[in-house]
Amino acid sequence: MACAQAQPNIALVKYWGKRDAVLNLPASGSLSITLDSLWTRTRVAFEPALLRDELLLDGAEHPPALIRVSACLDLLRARAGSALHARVDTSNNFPTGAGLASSASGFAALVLAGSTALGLMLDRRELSILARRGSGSAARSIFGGFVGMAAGTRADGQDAFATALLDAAQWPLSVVVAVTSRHTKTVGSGAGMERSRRTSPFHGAWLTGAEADLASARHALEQRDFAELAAVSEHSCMKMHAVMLASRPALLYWNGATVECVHAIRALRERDGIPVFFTIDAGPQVKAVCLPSVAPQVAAALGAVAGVEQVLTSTLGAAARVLADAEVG
Ligand code: 2P0
Repeated sequence: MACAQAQPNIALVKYWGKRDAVLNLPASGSLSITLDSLWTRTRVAFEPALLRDELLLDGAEHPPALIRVSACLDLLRARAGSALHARVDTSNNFPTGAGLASSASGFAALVLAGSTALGLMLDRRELSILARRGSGSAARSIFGGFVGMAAGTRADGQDAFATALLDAAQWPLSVVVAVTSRHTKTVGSGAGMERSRRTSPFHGAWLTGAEADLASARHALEQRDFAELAAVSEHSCMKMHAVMLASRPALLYWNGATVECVHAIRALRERDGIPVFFTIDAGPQVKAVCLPSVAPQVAAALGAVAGVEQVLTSTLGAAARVLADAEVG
């Protein structure tokens, strides 16, 4: 038995498209920040008496998630030479399946807890590769701070893993999340990516531009250049949503409040000179990235937007870690 915690990450240079759906290999690299105050905590217990894997997600059974969890556990069992089934108890302190990257923190915590429970001594690279098989973005949540994910070129995926670029303390930033809906999205990321790959006329341009966006983001990190990071992040976000919107049928993850939050963030920056930028994933929530000193102001502005149900503020967090059993509620 072992327990682990991982936090969601928010991509600034986005991943949207796979080069291999079976091994879950991304078609382009990505760059993300790992959060601090949102988390998934997971306990995995391998038990001889179990005839199949069992999953409790926030206290309830969840058959669709169990299929993905079992597939990920199969990879760990194969590594360990074990045939034992597991009881998995996992909880999130934030809405699941609503564009807040619960699959990223979920599979990172699952791989760390599961591999520890089986006595596998995996390094961070191996954990990242295994977490990627569960969910592409989960490869990044193995690490804290600023994280780079390589697309890799190998067919076996052994070069498609994340690495740490900067610790959270090396460039302290805050993320203010405006929750505009708690409904689970109707088209999941995996299905949405496949739809875009097959039907969006912009998909090729999206992949062609990824390397330049990554280079700009890495340069911004080296220079601690907030304006450059803001420009490339908003560009990557809007390009990804353009790819989604041009898919057939169109993928529209936004609601009205999502758009109003974008206007509010642009006004804060352009009218008031506040260092803040937005990013949006496969869901209607808006994430505002800012300097910690202005986070209360950003949170107040987003909280005043009609349709915003909740505002969460987080600094950047640490890597996934093993927890003592008592820490898992
Ligand atoms: C990202 N997203 O880079 C992008 C931006 C959503 C929009 O990675 O199919 O759940 O499990 O690899 O990781 C969400 O997709 O997809 C995601 P799979 P995942 O954060």
